[in-house]
Order: sequence, then structure tokens, then C-alpha cells
Amino acid sequence: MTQRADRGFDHAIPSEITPRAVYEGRRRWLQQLAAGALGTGLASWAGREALAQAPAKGAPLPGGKSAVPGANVMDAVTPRGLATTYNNFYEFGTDKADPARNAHTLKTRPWTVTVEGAVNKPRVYGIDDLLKLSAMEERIYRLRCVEGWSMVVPWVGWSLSALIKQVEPTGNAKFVEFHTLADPKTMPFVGSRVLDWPYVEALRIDEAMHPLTMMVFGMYGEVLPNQNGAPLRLAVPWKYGFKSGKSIVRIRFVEQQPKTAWVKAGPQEYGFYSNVNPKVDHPRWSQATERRLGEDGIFAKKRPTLMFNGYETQVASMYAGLDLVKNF
Ligand SMILES: Nc1nc2c(c(=O)[nH]1)N[C@H]1C(S)=C(S)[C@@H](COP(=O)(O)O)O[C@H]1N2
Ligand SMILES: [Mo]
Repeated sequence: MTQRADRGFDHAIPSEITPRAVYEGRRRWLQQLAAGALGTGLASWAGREALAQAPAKGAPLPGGKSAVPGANVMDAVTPRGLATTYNNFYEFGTDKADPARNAHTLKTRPWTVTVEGAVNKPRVYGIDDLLKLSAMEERIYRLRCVEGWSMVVPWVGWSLSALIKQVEPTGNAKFVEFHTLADPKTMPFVGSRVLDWPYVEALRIDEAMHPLTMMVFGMYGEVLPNQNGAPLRLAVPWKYGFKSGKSIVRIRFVEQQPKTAWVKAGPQEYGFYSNVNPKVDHPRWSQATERRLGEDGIFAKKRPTLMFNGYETQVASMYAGLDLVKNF
């Protein structure tokens, strides 16, 4: 288990360095690590495919074609076996293989989502009501992790705006918080000090209302595997992956900008906005490039990271006049 350092959570944990990665390029790995080019657990994914057992197919959850502009990127889809075995879900452990190994204990029924705060119609939704709230769409989104890797996933769900409209936010609703489950009985790492649980993330109300902001119930045409955030998670494709909370239980509309779990863990490293931005480095590593899961060998060339993760046309106008270096 890793401890939280004063500067925030240290991603460079020894357990991430797989024997295969060490075998394949120990010298270059150490050089890059020393140069701060990796700084994270990046070297581990290539070995994962062989190490981890892809989960069995889940129940089918098909989605129709989406009419939302930018909803389908042309990039090759990441193999399902990688997207479901190389995960960040710290409630189940900090190693990329931990969620697939441990998340079978998560109970996704019964499940309710409390929607509250600055709304005219607060409500507690059962998961089966949420599944029917709007038509399921499949959307192929990029997800860029702050650690420097990325993937392309066919998510199944609908625009969060459908739910927001139903509860009628008041004029005081400036931000939306997403609280995720923190159950020490089923989530072995909720007792650890890695983060201040529950995992809370938040968006500005206009970001939450953006048609690309997606409430996700499935991936690859199936119900979400537990390790990917069952029974429902967010996908906010122009922001670093940590803004997309998994296993959401509470959505709260508030007036003040919330203190999110990652901002609490390291305000210098994880800003509230966390828009994917190749020009704003993480204090311990560059964000200029990324490694697409499953695409290359460990030490093959990386690809350049795109402004707003490639969703600039759709989202840039929301940040007009905002200093994106200060508001990182
Ligand atoms: N509850 C919860 N949600 C979470 C996380 C987490 O640790 N706990 N990790 C985040 C991070 S850092 C990323 S990159 C994505 C990863 O999603 P994936 O495992 O489906 O690829 O989930 C995000 N949502
Ligand atoms: Mo991430």
C-alpha cells in the first residue's frame, strides 16, 4: 500500500514496475524514470494483457447511434481486455490490476442515487429507473489519464443533461458534486489514507450540462464491469480521467466550487478544472504526450496529447476568457 506524501499521492510506486517491463528495458526505463519522463506506472500496461484475465462477458447493454457532435472519435478502439484489466479505482487498490482482481465484492443491486441540493425536484433514483431515464447511446470517447496513458472506449449511456433537467436546478446551482460509494465492507482500500474518502469529483454546471458529459452504464455493448465503475459512472472526455467518478451514489447541486478529493490530495498537482492540456505540465511530469493503451511497445514513440483531448471544437467556448494555466 502507498502512503500519501505531503505533495499529494505518489504515483511512482514500485509495484507498478512489472518483471516484464524490467526485463524488456530496465536501462531505458530507469533513465526515463530519472528524467521524469514517466513518473507514473506507465510501464506496466504492456505486461498486463498477458498477466490479467479479461473478465467474462457481462449482460448485453446496447446503445443507439448518438447525434451529439463529437460523440464518436475515429481512433481505433482499445481492446476490451485491456480497458477492463488496467484500471484506476483506488477503492479497490492502487495497482492497475487490483480493481479487476478485487471489485467482484462490489454489490451493484440494490443501488440508489440521491440527487439533492439546489434543485426544485430532489429525488432518490433507483438504478433501474435511471437505466430507463433516457435512450441509451453508444459513444466512442477518448479517455486521457493524468498519469500519461490513454484509451478509446465505446461507452453506453446518455447525456447527464437529461437527468439534470428532470430535477430542475435553481439559480444557486453553480456546481455539481458527484459522490461515489465508500463502503469499507466491500471496498478494501477505503480504509487506507490514499485519498480522503468518499471520492468526490465535481463539475461546473455548464460543464455538467454539456451534451458530451455522459452518464455511463455500459461499455463494449455490455453492462459496466465492476472495475470500470458499475453500476454507473461519469465520462467527461475533455478532462483527465479522474474527473469521471465511478460507482456514483449522490449528485449534489451547490453554489460554491467544491473541494474535490484530488484537489484535497494535492492542490498543486490536480486542479479543479483538469481539462486535458498539453501545455500545462503536471508538476512532476510533462502532459505533452500520451501512450495509448495496447497500441505500442513500452518504449515506442508516444503520441502528442491534444488540447481538450481533441474535443476543442465542442468545449473550448466554455473556457473563453479563463486563464487555463491558473485554472488548470
Ligand atoms: N470512485 C473512483 N472513481 C474513479 C477513480 C477512482 O479511483 N475511484 N479513478 C479515476 C481515474 S484516475 C481514472 S483515469 C478513471 C479510470 O477509468 P477506467 O479504469 O475505466 O479506465 O476513473 C476515474 N474514476
Ligand atoms: Mo487517471
